[in-house]
Amino acid sequence: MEKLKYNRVLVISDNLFLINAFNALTAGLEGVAIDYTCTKSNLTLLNDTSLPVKINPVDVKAEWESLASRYDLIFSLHCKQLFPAQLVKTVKCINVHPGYNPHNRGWFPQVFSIINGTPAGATIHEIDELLDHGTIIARREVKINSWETSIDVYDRVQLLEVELLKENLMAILQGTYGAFAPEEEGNVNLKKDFNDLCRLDMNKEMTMGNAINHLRALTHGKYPNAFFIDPETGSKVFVKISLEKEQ
Ligand code: 0FX
Repeated sequence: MEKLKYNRVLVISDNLFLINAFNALTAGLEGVAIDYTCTKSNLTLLNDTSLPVKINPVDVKAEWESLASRYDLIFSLHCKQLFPAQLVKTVKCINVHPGYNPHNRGWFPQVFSIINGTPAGATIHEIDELLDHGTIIARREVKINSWETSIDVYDRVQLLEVELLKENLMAILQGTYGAFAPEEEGNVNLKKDFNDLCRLDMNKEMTMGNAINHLRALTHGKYPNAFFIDPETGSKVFVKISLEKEQ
């Protein structure tokens, strides 16, 4: 096997599925030490005793110098913290993003893909100073079917992220991967943009197609996303859509 270029690896992740997948993909790999961390407020992960790896809390902004001195490669697998510019300039940082860059960089990409009709998918890219912006190592699209909601698309995106990791991990660790700049700047969505989508304006006029897309983009399992305000009580009324394709 070709020698690894990187052998002090840190995974920063707030996503249980990806931590498990990364751990399985690297099981038995020799010549590399891998540590796992998550955001300090992620008590679900920090208190999860069933995890196959030890996870420590990290504040990337406050601790970037120490991280830079201890690791030569850092993976962000859905880390909720933005990496500071000093860190990404000092250490090779790689992000696994649940969107097809450069479309819908940032928060919950598939939600916006369903609404604005741009490609959904997964991307592995080098991290630069901007959000989900660096040179692309690998990316692939997932198709969005008209009967699908956010969770249907998201589940396939996550599987695709693991597939891309599987295909590219050794080249990344060996430092032999190729990368290309995104064709355009694309667009960025923040948490606030998602929150704005959730508040339904009952007086807004739109086509039936756009209304269904809006609601299926906000239908994601247990999450109470879309809502309107009941005029009599002032309470929120949560809305989900159920779609079923004829068999
Ligand atoms: O781990 P993750 O899927 O990743 C998210 C962002 O999508 C990603 O762009 C960013 N790099 C990363 C740091 O954070 O997040 P999650 O597990 O909180 O959410 C997964 C999906 O669940 C999301 O795509 C949509 C859905 N969701 C989640 C929450 C918290 C909702 O529909 N409503 C919610 O309130």
